Formats: sequence, structure tokens, C-alpha cells
Amino acid sequence: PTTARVLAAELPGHIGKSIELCGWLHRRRALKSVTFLVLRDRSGLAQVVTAEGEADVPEETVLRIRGTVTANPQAPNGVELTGPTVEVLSSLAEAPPFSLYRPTVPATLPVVLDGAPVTLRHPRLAAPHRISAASVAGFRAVLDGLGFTEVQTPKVVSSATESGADVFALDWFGRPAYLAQSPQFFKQAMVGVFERVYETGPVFRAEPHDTARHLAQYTSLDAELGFITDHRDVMAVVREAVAGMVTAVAGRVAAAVELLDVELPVVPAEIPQIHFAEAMRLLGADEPDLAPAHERWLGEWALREYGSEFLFVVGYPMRKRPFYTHPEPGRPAYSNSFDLLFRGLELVTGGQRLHRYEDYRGALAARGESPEPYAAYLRSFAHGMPPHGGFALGLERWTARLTGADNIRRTTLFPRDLHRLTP
Ligand code: AMO
Repeated sequence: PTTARVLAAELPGHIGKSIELCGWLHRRRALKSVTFLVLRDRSGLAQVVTAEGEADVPEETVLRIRGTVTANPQAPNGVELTGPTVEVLSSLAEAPPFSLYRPTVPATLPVVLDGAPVTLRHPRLAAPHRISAASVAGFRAVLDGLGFTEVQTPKVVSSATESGADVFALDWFGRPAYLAQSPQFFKQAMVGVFERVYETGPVFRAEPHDTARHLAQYTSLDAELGFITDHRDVMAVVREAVAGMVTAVAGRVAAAVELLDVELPVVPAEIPQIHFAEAMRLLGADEPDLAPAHERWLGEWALREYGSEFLFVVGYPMRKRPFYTHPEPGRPAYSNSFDLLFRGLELVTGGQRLHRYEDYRGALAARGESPEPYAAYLRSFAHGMPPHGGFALGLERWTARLTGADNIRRTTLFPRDLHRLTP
């Protein structure tokens, strides 16, 4: 008869039973008369007691272990597996670059990233990715609840969306094509079909910046909704989405939160906001955009003023925003757009869009751009679009800020950047 496979975390519910555990040998500790095996599976760790000299295989060997679940107050979770038979499912051709059971990670970021298939097995290195997954689940749950339809859109496109400079060009059956910088045009078009859409997927930026907060491929959590009054309706959805992400992280991956000592932020019912012009006045600066140092300063200011780790900056100058941006009524040099800063870093960009066909043609003409490359995009508006707006949240930045990671590469399984194309 086959024995039931049980997860490490489920052992306390099976005391006295004969069960099967499958996983990786996390740690092998040979004492005088017994050898302790610690097995790791997706749920956590389990202790196995074998006779001295048993299972003499290296750590990270893949094992199936059958045995009896026995109560032992000294063991982790108060249980251990005794009288085991150990079967090797897969042995190692190569040891990990550092031992994965020590609580601290004794390796530099490049070593971690180069060895991702094995280094990320370290519970502390896996934890940010679990938090990331829970965050996406929370994002989906909130938007599903608000009547949004999830969509998937092409990642190979015929024109730039955000600005011309930072696109990857490729050859598409002999025609020029680009990796999508954003699902911007597609999500707007789908407002015309579904009213409310969202997408979670990869986007590509040929950013030559070698910084701790830029990747050449990142995950964009995008949303777009119709029949808004202005950007404030979009900001209300951002607030709900972020609050739902925090709730999902707290509820789904409490162990990862605890392991990394993550301080979950409180998302205020109303996130404080400041107009771009006012922010510049406070900063004593006069620039068309916020520099990273400005964002950090404003982050601290919001914490002092409002006790909030979040701050909306609204009304960015039109000339720094893409052509689809809606101007601020009465102050057309500014826009109905916003960024959300989280712990002093830009996390979200969004705003109200133009929605009339002739406004798009006018906006392109005013920027001296030909409407030709955008013909397919502009057709959405030719067919009738409601007033709408949306936003995009950078997932890796979110997880990095949440977990206190010093570099967003720690929250990316296989980062793609200026230097990195493997693994
Ligand atoms: P934007 O270009 O500001 O807006 O991008 C939105 C959010 O994506 C994140 N982000 C990045 N994360 C990692 N590496 C990068 N190179 C990178 N660039 C941006 C940031 C940023 O706030 N279409 C608009 C969104 C909209 O208006 O709906 C857009 O893409 O967290």
C-alpha cells in the first residue's frame, strides 16, 4: 500500500501515523549516536531522526522519507519522524555555492543571482518571492472584486508607448518591432470593450541605468477604468489595490513576513497627496520631474506630516508626461496625473487620459509627432471612448520596499539588466 505524502508543516496532525515526506536535505547533523536530518519542502522544515551514519548524502539531495510521526517537545513544531527509510530521488552533481541552512546568507548579490536555481532555496532568499506572489494575488482579488476583467496583451509591438528612447528593437519577420514598454495602448483600447481591465505581466525598458531600482524587464501591475471624473477616481483604486496587497501578504505568507521581519505598512483610508508645484516649493527646487533625492525627502515629509508611508504627488508637468496624458483643467501646463511614493520611492504612475479622437491628434501635433505610427492606437478613440484613466505599479519595487531589500534584483527571480542575460 502507498503511504500518504504529508507536508512538513502538517506533521503535528499525524502523530503516531506512518507517512511519507518528500523534499531536499536541508541539513544533516551527525551526533554521537544519532543523525538528524532536516528535510525542507514547500511548507517548511521537518526533523527526521535516523541511526548514526544513515543517509550519508550531501545537503540538497532530493529525498523521499517514510517513517512514523512522533511527538517530541524538543523538536521543531513538537514533532519528528522516527524509524525512517530514506530513498534518494536525485543526487547532486554540484554543491550549492554556500550552505543553505545557516540563517544568514554569506554571499554577494551576484553570487546569489548567478546561482538562483539553488541559492533561492535559502528560506530568506525565497521569502521575497513568496511575498511577491501573495501581492499579485491580493492585487487580482481587489480588482476582480471591483468588476475589472483580467487581460493579456502582446509584448511585441509596432511602436513605443512611453517615450521613444528606451525600447528594445527586434526583427519581426523582416519588419521593425519593439518589446512592449507598457500595455498602455492595449489597456486603454480594452476600456472600450470591458470598461475596467487589469493586467499583470512583463514589460521591457532599454534603460541604460545601472541602479538598484531599474530593471530592463520588470513586472507591471496595470489597470485602466472608464467613466471616471478625473485622476482622483483612479487614485482611489490604487489605494484599494495597495491595501489589498498588504492584506494578502499578511494573510497568505505570514511565515515569510516573520522570517524577514517585514514591517507591513498601514495604508491610510485616504492617502495624503501633494501637488507637484507645491512639492517643488517645499523642496526649494524648480525642475520638471522629481529626482530620487526629492522622492526620499517627500517620503520623510509625508511620514512627519501625516504619519503615512505613502504619498501621492499629483499634477506633474505635462511636458514630462506621455502624449496620452490629460491636462489639468485651468492649469494646462500641469496634468491630471500622479505618482504614488512608497517609503520615498516612486511605486506607481497613473492618471487621467485624453479620450477624444481629436484631442489625440492635437496632442501629437503639438509635440511635433506624426500620428502615423499610432494609427492602430488612435482607432480606439475614433470608435468612441469614455473618460478614463489608469495606473501601473512596479511589482519588484513594491516587494523591495516592503522587505527592505537594498536592490530590486533581490525581488526578481532572474533579473534582466544591462549586464545580466543569464541564468
Ligand atoms: P511608468 O513608466 O512610470 O508608467 O512605470 C510605472 C511603474 O513601473 C515601475 N518601473 C520600473 N520598475 C523597474 N525597473 C524599471 N526600469 C522601471 N520603470 C518603471 C515604477 C513605475 O512607477 N504607462 C505608464 C503607467 C500608466 O500611466 O498607467 C507607465 O508605464 O514602479
